[in-house]
Amino acid sequence: MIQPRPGPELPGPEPEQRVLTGAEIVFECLLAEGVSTIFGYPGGANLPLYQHLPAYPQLHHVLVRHEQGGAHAADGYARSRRGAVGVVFATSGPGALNLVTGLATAYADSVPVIAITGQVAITAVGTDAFQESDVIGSTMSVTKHSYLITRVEDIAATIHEAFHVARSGRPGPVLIDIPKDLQQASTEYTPVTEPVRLRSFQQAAHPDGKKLRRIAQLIAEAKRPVMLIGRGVVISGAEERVMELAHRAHIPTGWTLLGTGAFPVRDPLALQMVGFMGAGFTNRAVCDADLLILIGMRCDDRVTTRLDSFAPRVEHIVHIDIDPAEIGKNVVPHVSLVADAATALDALLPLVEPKREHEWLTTIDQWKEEHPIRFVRRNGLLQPQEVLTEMYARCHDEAIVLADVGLNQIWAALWFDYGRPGRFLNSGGTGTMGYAFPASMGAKLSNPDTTVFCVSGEGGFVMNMQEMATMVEQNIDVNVLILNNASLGMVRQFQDDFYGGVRSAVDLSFTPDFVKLGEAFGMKAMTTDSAADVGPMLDEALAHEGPVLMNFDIDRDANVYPIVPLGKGMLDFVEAS
Ligand SMILES: Cc1ncc(C[n+]2csc(CCOP(=O)(O)OP(=O)(O)O)c2C)c(N)n1
Repeated sequence: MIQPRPGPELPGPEPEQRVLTGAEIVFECLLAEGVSTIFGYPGGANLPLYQHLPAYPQLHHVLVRHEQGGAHAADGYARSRRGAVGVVFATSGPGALNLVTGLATAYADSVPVIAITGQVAITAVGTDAFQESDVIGSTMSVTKHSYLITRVEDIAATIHEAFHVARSGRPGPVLIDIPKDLQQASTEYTPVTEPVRLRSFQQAAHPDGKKLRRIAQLIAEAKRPVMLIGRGVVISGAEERVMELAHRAHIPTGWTLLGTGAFPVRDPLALQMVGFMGAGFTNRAVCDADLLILIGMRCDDRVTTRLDSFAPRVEHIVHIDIDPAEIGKNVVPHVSLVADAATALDALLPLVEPKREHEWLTTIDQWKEEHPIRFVRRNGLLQPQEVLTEMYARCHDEAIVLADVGLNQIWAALWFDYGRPGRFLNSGGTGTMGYAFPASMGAKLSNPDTTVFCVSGEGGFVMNMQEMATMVEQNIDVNVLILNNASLGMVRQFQDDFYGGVRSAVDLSFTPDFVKLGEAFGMKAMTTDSAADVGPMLDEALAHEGPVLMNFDIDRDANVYPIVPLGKGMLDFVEAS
């Protein structure tokens, strides 16, 4: 066969250029960024987007029933799968403002979400036009960055940059506000593919060798080391490296609420959640440690309790975090590394000498015996932990578990029981009630082959229960467990324990019949108040294809323990009696 002779060197093909509307450019850009799912809600100012949406059948648009549900769903979509970015659409004014809590939730927990909001026509901006609001001003403090588009020619580059900002460094939500007339205007579209370089969003440099050697030396010399890990470890995918470090130097390892799941609970070196509602043995270990290694966490007040009670015997604190603003903000470290957790550990691990098991582990094992995480069974009433134990037995170390906010969240975190790292998603930073249910839709759409459990109190569930319609319409197979104590449980416990027992505005005994409610939306729904029914009910839910709502009428007086009374220190924790 005659081979064609190589021809002269020709320049590469011209980048594709087409005249498109701003709305079409948005969709082209989303596809170019790898987006396949959008959560959204239409309205006057984003109608041009919705006009062109049907021409992009590759994009799965999920019509949520409230923009807040859409923002949380986009968060759950991104948070549940490393590398994924959640996308949410909303119209101007009330639509965009309904995103604010969802954006704040994603911002506090470093979740990459892109919100694309319609704005009134650029010529009308600033005139108090119908459904105009200052979306940039309203979201500036709850986004990593926000853009107001002023020229149709800027849409493509702005979206490309927005995805970079959302994903890079410490991830977070980014909002793009696009006036309606610019969605309708046309321009030549050229795909933007060049890497984005922004001085203010630079990736952290390679960790400093001198500091790494110092950390390795501190680990070698420590007699009572403790490692605490946060969501930064999950974001960077550093779970295995953390385990390697823990095992090489025999470092007991605990976690924050947002770090729950990053370290296997059944590992002999596992401590537990630390802090305000953390385990007694973990708080004791932190208070006795001579070396504290903090990775991917910000040491907020829920971790430290009263700051002056945090780690009083510590000789050295090492803090590794990708965000320089976190270093020394609350707890001042002796050695700090501004780096992604995986990068830092990759550089550190070769310098860490294997250590022998030490006495410290025996002491911690004694504390584990003295301060077990336990609950008390009372009067044959169903305890939330009985429900959770049955649920975790069906997770097989791989289901994604979401928890809402309140007692249900802390119970779900403390009873999380995996033999390897797993995914536990909750709103840790802002503590947004109503997060888990819509976020679980996003998590399931992002991970269609993984079982998803959503744990919620009845108070938080009703805050976004309109999303049952979305779940049923889209047949999103989530198993929802309502731990129903007929009250705003966590507030009720605080009132009982710290505010003189005055129960005020916490009674939810006028709750709906959740079976009828679920069925009204077309959801399979079940209820029980008996421990014997829990396992069979969960099995029935798992066997059912499609969403299931399970109501568990639990002991109304069940509380979270241990707990550090408000204003007290780490060792003042009160345990279940
Ligand atoms: C949007 C929002 N409003 C108020 C609060 C304050 N808050 C924290 S926990 C809680 C009670 C939650 O009650 P429920 O959802 O029934 O869960 P439980 O604590 O009973 O498990 C409240 C009101 C909050 N975190 N978020």
